[in-house]
Amino acid sequence: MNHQIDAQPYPLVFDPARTALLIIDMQRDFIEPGGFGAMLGNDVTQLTRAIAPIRSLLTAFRQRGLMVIHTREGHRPDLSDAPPSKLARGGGPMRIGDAGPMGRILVRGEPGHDIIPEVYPLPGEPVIDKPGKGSFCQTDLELILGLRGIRTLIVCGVTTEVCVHTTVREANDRGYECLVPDDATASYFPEFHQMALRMVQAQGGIFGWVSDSARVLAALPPVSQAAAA
Ligand code: C5J
Repeated sequence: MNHQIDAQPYPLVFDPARTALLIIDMQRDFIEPGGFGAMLGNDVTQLTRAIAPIRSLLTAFRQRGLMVIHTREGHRPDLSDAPPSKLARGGGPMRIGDAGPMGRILVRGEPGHDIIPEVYPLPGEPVIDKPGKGSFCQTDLELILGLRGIRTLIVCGVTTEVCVHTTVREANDRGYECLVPDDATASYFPEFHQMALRMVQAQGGIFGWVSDSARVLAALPPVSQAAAA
């Protein structure tokens, strides 16, 4: 049954049973001091504003039995999946793979690579490990979405203009309808956040829709109705 989210540039019609909440890279490495984000010289406190709205969406999707998928950016311990260009960039004293306060930076299995406790995946919620910024590049995300018949993605997480934006662009080109809730995404650079969301909805929704977590929550079916569907 179709529902409608009040959004820009116009309302998004969606079927909850064919909709997934895609939570991008809510990892300690991006959000806490001592990780990849901080290593690049960023103010990591800029990202905390997205935690509570994501948590609200996560709770609502779980209560209704709707699909939730998490992603993590990171690399194999031998860094064989990390392009030299990515390893070389950043310019600071620490690089991907170096030992930091939360273990080796952006390496799978290290404490910093893990998802923050506030939005930690439950057993049964797919976690997509991706070597790049986009969630479709060299991952099995498309296979998982296809097997569940998912057509609409509510994309939240960090950072707005990097991994969220890249994922929305990839998904849009594959025919998925993407909505980004403004308050459930964040950037180290507030101006990039604003511009990234303007880009998504510009030109009649060239990449998708923009709304906020309250409007998404208001459009979900009641818990009892969703459970019965
Ligand atoms: C970045 C991300 N910013 N998850 N990754 O390098 O946005």
